[in-house]
Amino acid sequence: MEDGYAALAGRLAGAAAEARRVVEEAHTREELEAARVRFLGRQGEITLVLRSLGKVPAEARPELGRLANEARAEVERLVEERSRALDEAELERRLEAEAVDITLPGTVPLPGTYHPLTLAWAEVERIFTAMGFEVAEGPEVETDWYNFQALNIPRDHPARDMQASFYFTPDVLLRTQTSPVQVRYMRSHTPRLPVKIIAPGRVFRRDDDATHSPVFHQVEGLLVDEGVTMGDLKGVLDVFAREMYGKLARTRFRPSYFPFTEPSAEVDVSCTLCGGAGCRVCGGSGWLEILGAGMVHPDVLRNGGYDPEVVSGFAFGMGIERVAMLRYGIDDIRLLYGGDVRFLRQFRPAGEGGDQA
Ligand code: 2NL
Repeated sequence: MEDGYAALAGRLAGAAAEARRVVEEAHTREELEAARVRFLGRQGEITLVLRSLGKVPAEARPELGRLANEARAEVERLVEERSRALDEAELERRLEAEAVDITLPGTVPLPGTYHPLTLAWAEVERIFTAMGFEVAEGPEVETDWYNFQALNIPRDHPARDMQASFYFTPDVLLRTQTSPVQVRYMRSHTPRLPVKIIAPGRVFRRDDDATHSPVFHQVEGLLVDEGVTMGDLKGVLDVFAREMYGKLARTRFRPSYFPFTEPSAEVDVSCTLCGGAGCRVCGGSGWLEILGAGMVHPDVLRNGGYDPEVVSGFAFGMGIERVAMLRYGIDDIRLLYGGDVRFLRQFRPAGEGGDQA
């Protein structure tokens, strides 16, 4: 029995020594738990010594029991301490990893900018609404009648070529100009006078190359009243030119032809870059062609529900792309469609000026 006591005491001392080493070397929660189970679990090396005390001779039991309890208490305490040390190390690691350096510079959010087409469109609307024009809108999908027939555009006109327009059916197409909006407006407001509107919007043509986009933008204007003259047209377009291109801008009318106006004119504005002296932008002429205009054809007035014996009107049309390019000095139309932010960022930030949605 002395042998059994000595063997158990030896096992206990060995287990305690091993436990001290293993617990001390546990570097993770998993390793520590494995160590606790190995010595203090149900089948643990120290637990087994305590369980076998019943087989120890009565005289040796108190001493061995005391040693075993002490060993268990010591290892429990070591596990406890090691656990706290691991907690602290973990906290230390997280504080290190999640540290915020408040001396680092912040990232400044870049505000978006308005597209130059949007800016030009808004500017055109501002100028004409200030002169009392109302902004009219209408469908982008039109009938042949509103898009062509009402505007006196003959069947054999190049604009009606199936190749040049986007047709859905022989009678339905994407509008090729915003004039149908104005015809619709006249027909829904007759006999009210004056008709004084601009119609900005997207228009569609079937070309797609370096200088033509299948979708582009146009503003047309229409003034119908008793006694409207070409002089009124000239006056309104002079104001537009000065507001858009500076107070030194002048206009020049050259005779032209459109099926929907008679007489018709191409309207030039003195070059915004050289002021008329001649330069690269105006090709040396001193003038830039920016508008088409004229007196509304009697047939078109009739199609709008007005009597050409009683009223007269002027109309004009211009491309917003061209307005934007001249106004902002853009020399390649592809820049307007490319979506390159290095280009787009050069324009007025959204939120400044406050005149755009
Ligand atoms: C251009 C030329 C023009 C019109 C558009 C028009 C509209 C009605 C009646 C008469 Cl409802 N005319 N529009 C008139 C003359 C020229 O546009 O070069 N556009 C880009």
